[in-house]
Amino acid sequence: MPNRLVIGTKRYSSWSMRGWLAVRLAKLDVEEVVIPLAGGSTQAVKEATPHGMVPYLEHEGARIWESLAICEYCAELAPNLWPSDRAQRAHARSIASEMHAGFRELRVNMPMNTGREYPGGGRTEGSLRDIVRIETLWAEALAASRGPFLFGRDFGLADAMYAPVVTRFLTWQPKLSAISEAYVAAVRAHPLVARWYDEAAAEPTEWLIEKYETMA
Ligand SMILES: N[C@@H](CCC(=O)N[C@@H](CS)C(=O)NCC(=O)O)C(=O)O
Repeated sequence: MPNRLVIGTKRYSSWSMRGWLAVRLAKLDVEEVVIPLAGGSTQAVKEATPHGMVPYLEHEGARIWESLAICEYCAELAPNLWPSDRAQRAHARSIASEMHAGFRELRVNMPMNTGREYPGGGRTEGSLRDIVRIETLWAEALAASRGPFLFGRDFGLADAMYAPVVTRFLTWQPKLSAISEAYVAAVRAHPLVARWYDEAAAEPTEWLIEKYETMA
């Protein structure tokens, strides 16, 4: 079984971004397979992965799906991706799990599109409620760690789980606190996030999905 990471269109696939960041942070040597998404259930994704979704990782005989499971697998090989302190590690895992399990209103109303800006759009009661919670948990973590990342100087798995939220904030531009704005800028400037944006911008125009490109 070759080592490979199956992901979707970088411009749109927020869960893929999380898995990809974890795999790149852990420096796993994997072939990257990018499947163009269709904005619903994609036959090619169904055929390529056990659960019909991306991201999906095959590495040294292990098969791993679900972005959070991919994060945990990467942390087995690169333990420094979680904080070394037990209590901080528990905190990081809690907010990563909260992301994995929730914030549906934000995800539905402010979809990821690394190539567009829709300032002021997507502001529903539910998405704004999700943003309040996200800003609260970012502020708590950043106050304790002193930043620039959620658990200190290094970009870790909690940051990987929230990186697609950062892209949504850059696209939809909700009003944010100065603390959140600084965190958004730090994440956007991280070399792996910059690389993701560059690779997304280089994807074929045939991969564009009209409904995500005309949301202004
Ligand atoms: N809970 C999953 C969610 C994965 C997910 O929803 N992926 C989307 C793309 S972002 C997907 O594969 N959708 C099916 C498709 O587009 O064909 C995870 O954490 O990995």
